[in-house]
Amino acid sequence: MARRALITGITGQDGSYLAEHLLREGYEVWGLVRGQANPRVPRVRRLLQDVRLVRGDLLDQGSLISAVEKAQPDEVYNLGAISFVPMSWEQAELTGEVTGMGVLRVLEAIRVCSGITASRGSSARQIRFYQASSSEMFGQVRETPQTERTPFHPRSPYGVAKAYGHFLTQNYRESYGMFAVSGILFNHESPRRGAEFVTRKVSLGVARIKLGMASELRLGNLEARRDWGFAGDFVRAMHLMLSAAEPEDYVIGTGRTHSVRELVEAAFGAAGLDWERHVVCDSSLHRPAEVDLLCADPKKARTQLGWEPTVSFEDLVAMMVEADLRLLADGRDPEQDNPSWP
Ligand code: NAP
Ligand code: G4F
Repeated sequence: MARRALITGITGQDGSYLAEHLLREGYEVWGLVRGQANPRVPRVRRLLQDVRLVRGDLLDQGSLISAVEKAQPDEVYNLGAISFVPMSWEQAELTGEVTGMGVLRVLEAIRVCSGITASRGSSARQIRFYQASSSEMFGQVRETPQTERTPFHPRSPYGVAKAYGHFLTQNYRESYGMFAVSGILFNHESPRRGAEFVTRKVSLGVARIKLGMASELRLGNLEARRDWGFAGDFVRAMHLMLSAAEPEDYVIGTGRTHSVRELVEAAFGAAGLDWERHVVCDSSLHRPAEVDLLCADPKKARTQLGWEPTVSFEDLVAMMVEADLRLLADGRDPEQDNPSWP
């Protein structure tokens, strides 16, 4: 029998790459989708035809229990979240509910469907659980590079909500003996990245300027540094974590850090453009509290899981710029369509 995986956040960047990876590994893949007429669902149905969809919402406990009952998964990957950091200041309560309390609701759905109680631990056939934790939890970092033991100091309501989900996952592992793990993932990008995140905003901006559709690109803090990797590499790590002998948390990143300014230089350079002629610094795009520097130490994942990233920062940036040049040259809509979807 094929192993079954249930993915929340199937309509997002990571959901798409993870579904493809698990399908290649022979899994039966189920995806949780929300809303009465979610505009991203037709795209998932068209492009991930072998994925079975089940309705549910991270805000609705009953829907998650029903989804787990219906899919009967061996593995649950909780990727669903409000994931755009600036939005978490504008809608802090909603972010807490979806990104934080949503983790509790998924864990409870697994616990209830597995018949686990405080006095009766997990059964022989365990549902394994992956939580999408974030390097945003490190926030104002206490040390560099960041490891699994680096303390958290989140700087946004999003980071705080992720820290709650992270500790709760650890707690369900310790309280109920569940195979529940967190991947502390550093920024990972791709041509499927949402247009609101800085890498895609830059690759789309470069493509628009190159094609004569725009002349400037407005950005916020150019000095922030991130450890940027390729999303296709990072979803392999999620699967490796749930395939390990023991449930443990891992830091996943490349170990290299670059500033937004370096990102901009690389992206404009990939299109043969001079960034200083086009980029406008806009202080209204600065955040109330910034995460200045993130850099992973992925040694544990390398030694225990055999995980390595395969795409360099330079190749990632070039890949995204080339994909957006093709997308816009074909007259397609970046919000609706994507050149690298299968
Ligand atoms: P993404 O593209 O923003 O996708 C987020 C997903 O969450 C979407 O499928 C969205 O579905 C779903 N969602 C939002 N609210 C929901 C709700 N109430 N109920 C059910 N689903 C809901 O994010 P991503 O980049 O793929 O990231 C995946 C996960 O990893 C997220 O949890 C993110 O916080 C975390 N993470 C990401 C990174 C990164 O660099 N990408 C790094 C560390 C951690 P709709 O289509 O219905 O809106
Ligand atoms: O691309 P970003 O919006 O990503 P951020 O805030 O690092 O969050 C992403 O990575 C986290 C992992 O560390 C995830 F958990 C989270 O879900 C998300 O995927 O911003 C990156 C940096 C920030 O320092 C920001 O201030 O880019 C800076 N920046 C400068 N100008 C900008 C802009 N960011 C955006 N989105 N837009 C700008 O115009």
